Amino acid sequence: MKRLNSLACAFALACAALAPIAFAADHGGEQGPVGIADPWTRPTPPGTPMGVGYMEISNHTDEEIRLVGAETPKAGHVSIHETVMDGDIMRMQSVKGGLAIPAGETVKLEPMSYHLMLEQLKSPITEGEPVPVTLEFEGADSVDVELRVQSMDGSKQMDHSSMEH
Ligand SMILES: [Cu+2]
Repeated sequence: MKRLNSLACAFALACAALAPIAFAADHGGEQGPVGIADPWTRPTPPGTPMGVGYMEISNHTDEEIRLVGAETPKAGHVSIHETVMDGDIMRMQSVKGGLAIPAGETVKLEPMSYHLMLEQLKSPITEGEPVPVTLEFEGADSVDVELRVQSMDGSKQMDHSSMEH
């Protein structure tokens, strides 16, 4: 009997050790560890080499993740940019090392802030033609999204192509 008891005990320990792993894999629920909300872009005039990408990225894990890259069949290259004020001059710069999204938090890619820069566009971005993008993360699996094409919003629009890189 003693032997059986210790065997049962060993099983219990093994289960206790496995339980947290199973829980961690489930974490984030059905949405997965990374949540993307409101992915959108703007139409581009013919000949414009660059487009933008905006969205909200939520990190449902317990560890920081990083958006380190993106790909789309629509563009030759995608960069992660940040718009900053340099005195009175607005300019864009690469986000070095990727865009960190702290555990449990949401980071917005939006006008005048972080954005995806779709470079070497192969054809203009037009309304009604969503742009598929694969987001690459460090600390999480890649995520496929579709950028909804949304017209410029009047007075606040910026001519991205004239901005200094
Ligand atoms: Cu940019």
